[in-house]
Amino acid sequence: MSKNWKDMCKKVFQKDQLLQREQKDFQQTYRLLVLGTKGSGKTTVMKQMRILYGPGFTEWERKMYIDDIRRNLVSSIETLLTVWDRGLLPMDEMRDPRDILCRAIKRASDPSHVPNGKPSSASDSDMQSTLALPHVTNRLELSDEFWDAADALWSFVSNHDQTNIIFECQSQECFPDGGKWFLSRINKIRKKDYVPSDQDILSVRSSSSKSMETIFTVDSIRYHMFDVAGQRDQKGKWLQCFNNISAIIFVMPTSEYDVVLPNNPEDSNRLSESLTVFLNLWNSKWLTRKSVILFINKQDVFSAKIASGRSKLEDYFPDFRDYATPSYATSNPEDNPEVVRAKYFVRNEIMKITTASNTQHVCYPHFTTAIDASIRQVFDSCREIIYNANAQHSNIL
Ligand SMILES: Nc1nc2c(ncn2[C@@H]2O[C@H](COP(=O)(O)OP(=O)(O)OP(=O)(O)O)[C@@H](O)[C@H]2O)c(=O)[nH]1
Ligand SMILES: [Mg+2]
Repeated sequence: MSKNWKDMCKKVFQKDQLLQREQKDFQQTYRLLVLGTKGSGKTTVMKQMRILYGPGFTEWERKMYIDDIRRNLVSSIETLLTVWDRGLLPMDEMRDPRDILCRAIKRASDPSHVPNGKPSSASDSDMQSTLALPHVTNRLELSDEFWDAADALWSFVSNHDQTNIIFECQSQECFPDGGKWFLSRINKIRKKDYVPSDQDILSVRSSSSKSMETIFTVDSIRYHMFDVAGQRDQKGKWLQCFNNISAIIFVMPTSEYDVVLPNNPEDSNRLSESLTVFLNLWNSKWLTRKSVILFINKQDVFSAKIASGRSKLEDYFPDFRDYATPSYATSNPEDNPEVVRAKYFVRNEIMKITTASNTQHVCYPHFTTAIDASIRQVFDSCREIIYNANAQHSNIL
């Protein structure tokens, strides 16, 4: 055999081995597509996976979140002031800080106000595709005067009717979910050497504009989780992803049953919007064989809202009035019975969708709080489902 021929055989053999390895890797990787409406918690779920099972975030990556955290804080203060204007708190004492904050907010929301002339952009690099980092950020610089006024405002609210005010804010669309958390951390966030904690990163709200993925390994099994958020308007594109995925994780923002959508006549609130999206997805011809793991998310805020009795679920979902907690409901002795009834009502609304149609796929509902590490137990209990779904998928192929 000539040397050339031998070399060629060797190369073909090596290439073949590489292909086999890649195919094996592909088969041994569970691909999970994370879907859900805007703000439901998809990115948060992916960040948690990175923290719980992956390498976490480096200091440099953490700092990339500072601008978004500060913007969340500014939005929270803005909502707080709007709610305050409705007369929930005495205004006189706080007139000066209020004026300072109003001026600063106006400046921060002015698009022409980009200090240093150049926007710093996390999306200049490829990071977002792998790390779920925030998108473009214009550097936001806030004066000491702003920080002092913000601190004075929050101290004042904390000493008055904080719970009521925050509840009022939480039903406003522009109040970030992490608003209360960031308000309570004003004195940390204002520091020059501030490095966001895991909880800060999980709590920040920044709408994803690009597809994101995260890869992690649990017990020698590789999971490849991705969110096609950036292509949400190009349904044709992301529907193609269904072919190769093991299962879908659908995230539902349960606590937003009282967040009213301004320009949507069909779906009056964010939870019913999510139920409609889920209904369409469930009945999509692309999905007929895919298992869906449903994260009935934001349970922490949902429970607090229901328990407070301030925002009644029946005002948005009238069927809740006559709903009785089912006998299979599981709860802890310390759980509020009304919260348990409400949780299972929402779960039932979802299950009604899945049982109404004659499809071959299965839905696995789980109550989740994506900002909480307890989601680890949920994901661990889903691993068998994912394994079975993947095996079924491979057999079909
Ligand atoms: N309190 C609470 N906040 C949550 C929970 N899950 C997500 N959030 C918050 O909800 C906000 C939106 O979450 P994201 O993960 O950015 O939502 P998303 O689905 O990726 O949104 P888009 O990228 O706009 O599609 C963030 O501020 C999160 O911290 C939860 O279970 N509890
Ligand atoms: Mg996102």
